[in-house]
Amino acid sequence: MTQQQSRLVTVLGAFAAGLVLCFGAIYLIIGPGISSGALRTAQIGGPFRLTDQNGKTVTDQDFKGKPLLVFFGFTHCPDVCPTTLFDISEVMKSLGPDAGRVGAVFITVDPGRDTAASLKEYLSSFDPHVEGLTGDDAALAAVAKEYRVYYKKVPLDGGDYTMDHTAIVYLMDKEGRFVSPFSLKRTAEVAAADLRKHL
Ligand SMILES: [Cu+2]
Repeated sequence: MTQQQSRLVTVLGAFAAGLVLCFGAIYLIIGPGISSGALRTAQIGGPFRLTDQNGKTVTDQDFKGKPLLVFFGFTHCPDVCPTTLFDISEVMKSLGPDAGRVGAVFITVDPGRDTAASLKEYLSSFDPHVEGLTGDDAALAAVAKEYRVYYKKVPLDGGDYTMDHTAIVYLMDKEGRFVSPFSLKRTAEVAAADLRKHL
């Protein structure tokens, strides 16, 4: 083998290893959604005790009996969060009277800024069925871990900061078990019909 050939083999080998790593990472993200049974339900979601936008304590138990959309984000988010909340609001609108039989929670990853009052103000721009949840750092870290949500404070110039965060919308069934990621890349009517199947 010439030196050039062996270099090529090394590069191809590294590329193949990278692919495996990528697929491994993708599997970690979507795997629980495509595998079945108790395994996936043990992997995503779990108990929480947080504060809603009205200052009331809420737990996972309060949502039992309703399919629930769970989304993590923060009110200062420039685009992903408002877009997602807008899309969820459209789905809620499409559900009509059934919207009352479905839950949707926006859990902050930025409790330093997202108090109950600021969540209330922020959510007034969206469908009233969407509830905002905040809590102390430990409670939010715990619920994020249960949902395998990554978040991180990123400093900006001038002392401000933004948050990096996982932007998956989780669909939980009436018993609080994870069903699948909930796609908003379809019409509100189609997404609403999907949710209705879990009523
Ligand atoms: Cu966001």
